[in-house]
Amino acid sequence: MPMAMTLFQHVRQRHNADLGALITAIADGAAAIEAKIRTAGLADDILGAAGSENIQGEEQQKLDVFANLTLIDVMKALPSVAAVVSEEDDEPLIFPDRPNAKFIAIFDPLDGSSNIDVNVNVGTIVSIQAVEPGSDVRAAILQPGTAQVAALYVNYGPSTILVYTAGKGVHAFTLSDGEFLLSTGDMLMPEHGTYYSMNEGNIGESLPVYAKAIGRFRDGTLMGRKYSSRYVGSFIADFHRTLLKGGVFLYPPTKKAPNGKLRLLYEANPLSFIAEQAGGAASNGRYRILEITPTEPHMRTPLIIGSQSEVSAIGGMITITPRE
Ligand code: P6P
Repeated sequence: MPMAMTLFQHVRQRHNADLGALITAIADGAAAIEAKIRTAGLADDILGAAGSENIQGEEQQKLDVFANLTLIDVMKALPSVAAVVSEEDDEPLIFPDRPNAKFIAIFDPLDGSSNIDVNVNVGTIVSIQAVEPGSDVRAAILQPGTAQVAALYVNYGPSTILVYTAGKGVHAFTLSDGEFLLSTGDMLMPEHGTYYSMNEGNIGESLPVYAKAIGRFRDGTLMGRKYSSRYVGSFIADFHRTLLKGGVFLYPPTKKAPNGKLRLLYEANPLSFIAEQAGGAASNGRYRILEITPTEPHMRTPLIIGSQSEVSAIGGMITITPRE
């Protein structure tokens, strides 16, 4: 059986070799992260807390730190990368003396890492923005999601799957012997699904309008469809299921997270780009995620993401009830 197309071949063929080199370097970093995760319970004490906190005030897991350093190293090695922004670091890391660099990588190196110790899927999420050689890199970091050059995530699960878009469809690659090989090309999200995905423990914490919307899913009165609840608590796992099966994932504003919990630049934007390229939608309950202008690299946003049908149904319920 002929070997499936490699990730580099796919990106180079559909886009260009520079982007292919960047996405492949990230994939190589992900393969190193996967190898660590795979044996986390056995080797070199890699599980558990690192004894430090990130800018979010979240306790860093040892694998968070490993994943972060691994991805920074692979980007530093590429002259085409001007800077990186990581969930784990307060400030952007701008690489000096790179006048011809044209990409900025903005990433969450290991999302959902608190799930590692209970062997639940975790993920790497990367947004790639463009920067004009010689222009202001910091300004380029704060471009809206519509400006993204590419977006990808890696789902470390029973198999390790990398999903990317660069504006010409959504494509999935499965890790096999250290290489990501094309497994599903031109993915499309079902126009509607049968799952809604939300931490329902937050319902009492959230705005009443969300309780009303979730009530419609629970009692089957939303478009007359019967829904099931699915919530892993790892964004990558919940999103990947939504991409394949349809439905909706939402993380609304709560008392604890009045602007939502998920970060715009390296969680909502990349997955919203992928969702839209697969025919889905993503909003903050009022506006299209990709059109939000960031104010700072770690800003958070409420998020409703998934099939057109469910996202617009919830969005309609929420925007009808102004939240001022
Ligand atoms: P909660 C993981 O910590 C994460 O950032 C996302 O991966 C996930 O969707 C969310 O938080 C879960 O948050 O409040 O439901 O535990």
